[in-house]
Amino acid sequence: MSARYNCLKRFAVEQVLVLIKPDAISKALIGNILTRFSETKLEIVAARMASVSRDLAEEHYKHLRKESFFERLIKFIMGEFHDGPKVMALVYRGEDAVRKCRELAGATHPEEASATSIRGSMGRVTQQGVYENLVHVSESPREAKREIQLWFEPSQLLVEAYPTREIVVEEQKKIVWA
Ligand code: DAT
Ligand code: MG
Repeated sequence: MSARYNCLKRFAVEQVLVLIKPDAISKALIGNILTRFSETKLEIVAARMASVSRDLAEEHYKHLRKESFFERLIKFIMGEFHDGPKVMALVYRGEDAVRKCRELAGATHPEEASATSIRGSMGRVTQQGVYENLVHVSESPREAKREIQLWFEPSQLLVEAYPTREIVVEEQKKIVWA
C-alpha cells in the first residue's frame, strides 16, 4: 500500500455513546470534558441531561452483572455517591468515532490511563475502590448501537443513525406544556 493511499485511508462513519457521569457533574467538569471531546472534530448528533433509573443503569451495564463491583457501579451511575441521578448523554458521529473517543477517555482505571487523557488527568479512585473515571464511552460500534437505542429515542438524534419504523400509539398519556 503506498504512503499516499495510507494518508487517504477512510474509516467507517460510526456513532458512539458518551456519558458524562455523576462524578464529573458534581465536580463541574461538563465544560472541560466537552472541550476535550471537541478535539476529535466529531459531530454531536444528540445530547440530553438524563435521569438514571435503576432499570436503565442495570440494562446499560448488563454485561457486568456478574462482577463483584456491579452493585456499586449501579449506585454510582445513579448518582448515589454524588448529586443524584443525572448524567449528560451524548452521541458523537464521524469516522473512527469509537476509537477516537475511547482513546481520549483513557484506560478504565484512572491511574492506568495516560496522563493527558480525560480519566488520567481528572479521574481518581476513591478509598472505597470506586473508579471515579468521569465518562463512559461505548466500546464497539455494536455496543454503541445497543446503548444509543437504550438512551435515546430516534427523534432525539439529528440523523437516522440506525433503521427506524413507524408505529401508531393510541391513548398514550403524554405531558405537554400547560
Ligand atoms: P470502561 O468504562 O473503560 O469501558 P468497563 O466497561 O470494563 O470499562 O467497566 C465499566 C465501569 O465499571 C468502569 O468505567 C468502572 C467500573 N469498573 C470496571 N472495572 C472495575 C473494577 N475492577 N473495580 C471497580 N470498578 C470497576
Ligand atoms: Mg465499557
